Amino acid sequence: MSNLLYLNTENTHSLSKDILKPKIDRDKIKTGIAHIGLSNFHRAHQAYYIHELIEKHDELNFGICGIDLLESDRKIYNILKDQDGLYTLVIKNADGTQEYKIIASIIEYFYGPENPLAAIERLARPDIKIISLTIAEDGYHLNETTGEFNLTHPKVKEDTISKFNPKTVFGYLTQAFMLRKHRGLPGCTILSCDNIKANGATIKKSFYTYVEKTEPSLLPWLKKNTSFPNSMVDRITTVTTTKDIELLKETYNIHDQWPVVCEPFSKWIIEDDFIAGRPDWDKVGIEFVQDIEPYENTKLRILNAGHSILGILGTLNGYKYVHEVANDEHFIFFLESFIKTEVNPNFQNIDQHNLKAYTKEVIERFKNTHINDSLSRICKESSSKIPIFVFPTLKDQITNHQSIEYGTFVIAAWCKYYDGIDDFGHSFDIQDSLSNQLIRTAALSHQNPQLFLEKNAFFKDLVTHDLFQERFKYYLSKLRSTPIKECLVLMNK
Ligand code: CS2
Repeated sequence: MSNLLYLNTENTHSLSKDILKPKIDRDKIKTGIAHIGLSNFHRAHQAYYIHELIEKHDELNFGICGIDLLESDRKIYNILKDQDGLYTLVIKNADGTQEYKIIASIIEYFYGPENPLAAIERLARPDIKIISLTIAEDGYHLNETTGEFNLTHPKVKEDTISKFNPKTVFGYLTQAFMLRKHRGLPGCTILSCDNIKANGATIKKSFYTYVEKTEPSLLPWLKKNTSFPNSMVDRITTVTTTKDIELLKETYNIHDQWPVVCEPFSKWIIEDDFIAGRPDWDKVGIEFVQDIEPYENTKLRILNAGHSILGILGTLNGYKYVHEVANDEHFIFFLESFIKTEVNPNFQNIDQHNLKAYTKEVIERFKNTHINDSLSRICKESSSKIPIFVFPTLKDQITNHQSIEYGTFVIAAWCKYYDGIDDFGHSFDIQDSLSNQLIRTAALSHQNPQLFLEKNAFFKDLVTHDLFQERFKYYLSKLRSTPIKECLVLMNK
């Protein structure tokens, strides 16, 4: 590996021909989007689409300025700085072939914890027409019980006191828009790209609540000068492993410190409400709709719920990757039955054939044996995922007096998950901001199952539903005495 090339602008000229070099003159690109949260997902999805738009359609006004706000983002910030914002996207097809592409759409980067005022200043500049976000489900700081913005969350509270050294996206946005207002500058669009229900409406409501508390005089200006389209984003993007980094070195002599690995499938549907203009995203396959709800609901309740279900159930069986569980007929049969019996009947305005086809496609994507999507990624922060992905199905079924057997089984398995031991006696890591509470309440549930439901506020009124309680107790006791696979055989009969 004598010719190892460190990925940066200068070295792209010497790259091997096979790898898709960016055909972009980066000096000509102007920044038009500030993106908060340079996650793998952002780099496989939004940054990829912008790259395609620049490369294939000469769109030069919407380059991305990446802004990271979390302490834990220091590493990616340093790497992107080191690599001039370049990184390799590795698309792993189901047939084992791979496509490589060097993505060049991120042209500036800021790191909030190091210099919050610089990041605020950058967000305030009028060339930024869109501020997009991937801050994950827990970045929205929603109250577990009410689902409303949690003004008492410690980080949020800290931001209300220390306004110019914010920790949350709300603190940053408020100060950036204060500057825009004082300088007589225009507003812009805030585009959430996270897997939460009505993501645009949610960030809007939360942001307004925060502003009302901290800078109430800004609110009328915001209402006139910002927009918050809802969007549905989709592309399975895994955690990058050392093997992925090594493979690039061996195959192409490239040393990329943080490539991104994803599946070939990609979708982005957005409500067309961009107050300061937007790129011609339609040219690269992005769809614009009036109402995102049906698209978002099917994705959250089928794909994301399906992921969580395979993640939790599969972990209890000692599996490590999504494709292992998705290729085990017991687990897939269970998932299909859940979707068919308890999820799909609630989509009354969607053609059942389309739902069937969508489910089939999702399961095929899960089966891709080449992307190595780890169950630990799926199960991470389940406490903010399950209430979004699975609870709405349970609630609809309860309202309609229909079956809740599969959904309740999943919740019982989720409780058992916090025992932290699989059916072969191996322990696994639990990564969740509520892990202490979840582990403690799961421990209490050995004596009294009801305590898992009562002591985790996110269950809200599910706790008081008699049939749900009864079935939860039944399945939990079954799961604690019988291996998951045997339980699935019984469920699948
Ligand atoms: C996953 C998602 O985090 C999760 O639980 O379901 O990251 C999923 O891979 C993406 O939403 C796919 O678009």
